[in-house]
Amino acid sequence: MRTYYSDDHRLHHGRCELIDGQLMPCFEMPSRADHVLARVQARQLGEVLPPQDFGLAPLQRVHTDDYLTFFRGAWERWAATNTDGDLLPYTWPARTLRQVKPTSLHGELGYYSFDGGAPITAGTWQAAYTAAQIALSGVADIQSGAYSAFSLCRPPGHHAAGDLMGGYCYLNNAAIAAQAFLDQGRQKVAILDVDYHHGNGTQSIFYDRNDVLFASIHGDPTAEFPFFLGYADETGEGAGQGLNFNYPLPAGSDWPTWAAALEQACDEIDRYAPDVIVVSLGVDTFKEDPISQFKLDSPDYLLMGERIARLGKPTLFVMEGGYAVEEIGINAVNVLEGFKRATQETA
Ligand code: OKP
Ligand code: ZN
Repeated sequence: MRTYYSDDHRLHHGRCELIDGQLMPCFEMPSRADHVLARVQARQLGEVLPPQDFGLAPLQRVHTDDYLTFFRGAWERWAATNTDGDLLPYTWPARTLRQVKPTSLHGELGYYSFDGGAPITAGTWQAAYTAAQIALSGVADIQSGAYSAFSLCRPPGHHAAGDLMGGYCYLNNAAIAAQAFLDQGRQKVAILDVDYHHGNGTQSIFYDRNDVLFASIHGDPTAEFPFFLGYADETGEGAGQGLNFNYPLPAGSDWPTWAAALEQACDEIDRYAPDVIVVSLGVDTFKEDPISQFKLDSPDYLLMGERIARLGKPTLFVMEGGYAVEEIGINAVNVLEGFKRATQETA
């Protein structure tokens, strides 16, 4: 299995996020990707390649032009104010307020975000752009015959909607990959989101469509970020009715509980019979994760990979969350090794 990776992720290094009333160093930090890359190399998973550049067009298939233009230009506008610190929003058009787009930087920033957890720094656009190209390079690999690929994306993407950033995410790498598969001739794509947090952005992008199934296993949004999406009764709408599957689980869920939800998700994916699968691979389900509440252990990720392999479809893994930095490489690569092992056994 080839891994796509670029050092560009280092260009994005947010200073701080608000946790329990305190400004804390960002959990979503560059060393996350370093540990995953080191483990890919140590386990000799396969070649590590830089991404190709497919330009803006595949990003525009998922995100609005206005949003992309705003995001691309935001840092320059902020830098012109000579203010020290990252660019962070602080007002959002919530209930009773109007969905109007102001012209000032902070007005627009509030309009294009849903939380204060996605800091824009000098290199954020470049890092996010390259992460999307990494996802697209994995697509290209599978389109030219590879059975699986690993897109080592950072920053992550699954919280980003068509015109919203938030939850450490700016461009929805997994959605951009899924759309690219469709645009290159695949008929049906299933996205399996195993990150601890609900992939609200991905769900919203494909909610009314029948060419993408979305299934997500995550912390119950009554108690967990992103709180305002990810409930079990969100089943899709219009042409997409019956093709959205949420499996919210309580805090403390361990592998047997989690695996039972995976089994249900896999049944739905089998029934849908997709041409290809995109896995939003977050490993913040790990028992030591500092911001999450599940109890998966490192060997469980091997079983996760094996089960995904038994779906029997070409599979693109796209890196999402995971904040227990020391173990993120072991856990993410365990999924890939479990997948590889099961694929070889059944081939
Ligand atoms: C991104 B991904 C805790 C703040 C939580 C947002 C978490 C975003 C997770 N007080 N902030 O899904 O791993
Ligand atoms: Zn997460």
